[in-house]
This record gives sequence, C-alpha cells and structure tokens, in this order.
Amino acid sequence: MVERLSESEISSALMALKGWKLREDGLAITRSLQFSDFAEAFGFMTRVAILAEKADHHPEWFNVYNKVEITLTTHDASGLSERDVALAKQIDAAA
Ligand code: HBI
Repeated sequence: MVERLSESEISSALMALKGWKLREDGLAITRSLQFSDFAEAFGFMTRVAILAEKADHHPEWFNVYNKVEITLTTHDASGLSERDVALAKQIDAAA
C-alpha cells in the first residue's frame, strides 16, 4: 500500500514544482506545457516515458501538436503519493 500525501504535504510539494496545479478533486496534480512544434513536444514525451518506466510510475497525458497536458496520480493510493511528486520533479527537469 502506497501512503497518500496529506493536504499540507501536497501544498508544500506544489511550491517546489513548476506550474503544477492540484486537480479539483484533490486526487491528482496537472501541468500543461507548450513546445515550439510537435517534434519538440513528442521528444519531451519520449524523455518522460523513459523516466516513467524507470520509476514504474506512469502519467496520464494528452498531446495535440505542440501541447502536452500531464496528470499524475497514484492508482495504488487512490490519490497523491510521493511517487507523483518525484516524477513531477523529473518532468520539470526534462521540460
Ligand atoms: N502509475 N500513476 C501510476 N500509479 C500507480 O499506482 C502505478 C503506476 N505505474 C505502475 C504501477 N502502479 C505498478 O506498480 C502497479 O500497477 C503494480
């Protein structure tokens, strides 16, 4: 069982992240990114895919042309866990 983060842990985590927001239901964090073109966006997604596989923690995401929308949540915790924060930090570095 993966530990779910408390509200205060989530808000302090969000301060250390770049542009992530807490989803309305409080169970996920989301970030939208815009790149110069599709190739740049997909290259970013490729880097994130490798990071996700290494972390065994995978994003829910949507891409149209140069835009990528990412949602992170921990299915095993039915909410947010440290895994989401750790992957979000790696995503920020890969952007
Ligand atoms: N990715 N976002 C997310 N949440 C999970 O709980 C999760 C995952 N990727 C793989 C994974 N869990 C596996 O560890 C379990 O499905 C066994």
